[in-house]
Amino acid sequence: MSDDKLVLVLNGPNLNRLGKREPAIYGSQTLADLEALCVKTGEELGLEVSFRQTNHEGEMLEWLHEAADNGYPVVLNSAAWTHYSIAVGDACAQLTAPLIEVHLSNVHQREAFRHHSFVSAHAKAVIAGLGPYGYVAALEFIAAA
Ligand code: CA2
Repeated sequence: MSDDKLVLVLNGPNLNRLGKREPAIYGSQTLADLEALCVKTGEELGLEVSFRQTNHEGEMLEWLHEAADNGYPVVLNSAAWTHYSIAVGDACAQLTAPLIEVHLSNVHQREAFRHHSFVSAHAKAVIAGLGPYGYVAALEFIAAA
């Protein structure tokens, strides 16, 4: 598949714990389940999905720079970095293709510190509270854009 169909689906810290803890908030699907869903959705939409997760902020920054340098769309769940990382926000500001911010939970129904995002100002859209379907909706938007 050509490079212009590549979408980076980037996940931040602790999301590798999905399905192992806190199912009432984050559901019972594992990160591998979420990856399979995104890859399958991408195939159906004619997109090549590169699904990644990291617990290291520098690695996330390098992935965002890769997207900025190559014009790749990004679906981003930057997890806790969303709420305090100016560096992640600054990297998002460099993106030129659509950026969709996704959260599994509805962060606005949770603690006040989750209500602010350093990503949202640079995102085309923000999806929160739809669980894994939020990633599907983000990919559908990118395919249609
Ligand atoms: O709702 C989301 O997707 C979040 O981005 C998840 C982050 C949280 O800091 C954001 O406020 C909202 C936390 C990811 C941690 O995921 C876990 C999953 C299972 C068990 C423990 C943590």
